[in-house]
Amino acid sequence: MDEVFELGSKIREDFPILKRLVRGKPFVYLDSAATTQKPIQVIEAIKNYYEMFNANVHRGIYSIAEEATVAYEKAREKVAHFINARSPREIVFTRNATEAINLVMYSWGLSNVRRRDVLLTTEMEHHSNLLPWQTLSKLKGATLKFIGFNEDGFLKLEEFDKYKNKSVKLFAFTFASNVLGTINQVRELVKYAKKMGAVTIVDAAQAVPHMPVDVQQLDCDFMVFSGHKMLGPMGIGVLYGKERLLEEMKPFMVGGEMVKAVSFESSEWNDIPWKFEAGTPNVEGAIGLAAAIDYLQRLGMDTVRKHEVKLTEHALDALTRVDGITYYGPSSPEQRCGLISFNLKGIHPHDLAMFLDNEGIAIRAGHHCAMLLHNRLGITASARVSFYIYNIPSEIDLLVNNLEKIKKMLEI
Ligand code: 7TS
Repeated sequence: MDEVFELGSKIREDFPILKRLVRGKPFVYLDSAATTQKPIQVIEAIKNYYEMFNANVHRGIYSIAEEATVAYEKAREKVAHFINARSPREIVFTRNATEAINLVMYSWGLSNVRRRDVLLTTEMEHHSNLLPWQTLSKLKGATLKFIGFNEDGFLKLEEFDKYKNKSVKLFAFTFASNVLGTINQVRELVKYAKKMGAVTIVDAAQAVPHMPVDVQQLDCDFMVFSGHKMLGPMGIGVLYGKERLLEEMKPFMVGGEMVKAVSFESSEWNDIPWKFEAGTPNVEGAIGLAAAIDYLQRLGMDTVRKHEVKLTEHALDALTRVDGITYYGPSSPEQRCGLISFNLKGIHPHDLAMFLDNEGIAIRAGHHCAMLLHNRLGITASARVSFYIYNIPSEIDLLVNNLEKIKKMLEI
């Protein structure tokens, strides 16, 4: 655990917010699955943009407009490289993962899904990767079906057999569950989907920030993630799509920036990816995200992953020693991302989160935008702790000490 402490402690120096006190206590942030904190390098990159070359992109003839455009497009190249896309043309900037999924739903879905087609997803999805498909199935008279998960939090692969001879148009699934922590075997799942002739969309909101991800190796058709969950600012997200699919798709929104030529009757769309980026984009967000990727790449994504596996191992070990704790998802830290959802017998997760807040500890409580999943677990809510590169083992120890304190106080 010494090296985990050393790395986390060194990284913490870059995060101003982690130096503040909350309720007079040192701030312990265990909610990075909701959003991560930002290092000074990201904050400075955004500040520098506004102080030095703030201008609208793709239109200015003057110098700083050119600088802004170059920075915005360089950010796209950086994202493409980070997930090993074939070309920056395959990277569309959106507001967040949710908007990226909605883009695919409206743009690809409305044109390609027909009555009685099957849309397949899983019971472990965040609402962002569920409601768009529910909506699409209603709009098109298609059927939405679900792959379930077993007691250990793994998808029931045998359930794919049911859809062998059906017209499955789409398989939308999460890379890593934001509640169970399960890391799905994306490459295998894409293979299953391809056999059925389905297009694949991978929700990588809890994966791209935490481990090496290579879209060419995974061979998925679409992948989405959010900048704010990977040290970047809010309001910038990514849709990766195979060039061939993006070329075929109609724009999601229309207006400025996304056209080449406009006549009174019709318009000629811009090339990909700009065809999908109507209006002034989030330049500040793209620049901040590029700085976040630089930060993660300096550390190395293997190091990021290793750090989180060690923290998860420590946390699973410590939490399971607390009498009355039930945690959800796989028991092996190697098969999980860096988060653990749990319940402590005798106390509602919301009350637990409030008690912990009094001690300066931030955790998430509720259904984590995954009501279906909680329903399947037979619960309405859970408490969740989630880690990132700046967390250290002593923060987990403090959490567990406080759980014991709460138990004593409430005599549970
Ligand atoms: N998909 C997964 C797996 C997520 O965990 C989240 C956000 C999203 C999609 C949506 O991301 P957004 O940036 O578009 O909002 N998850 C959480 C969470 O677990 N707690 O707060 C937000």
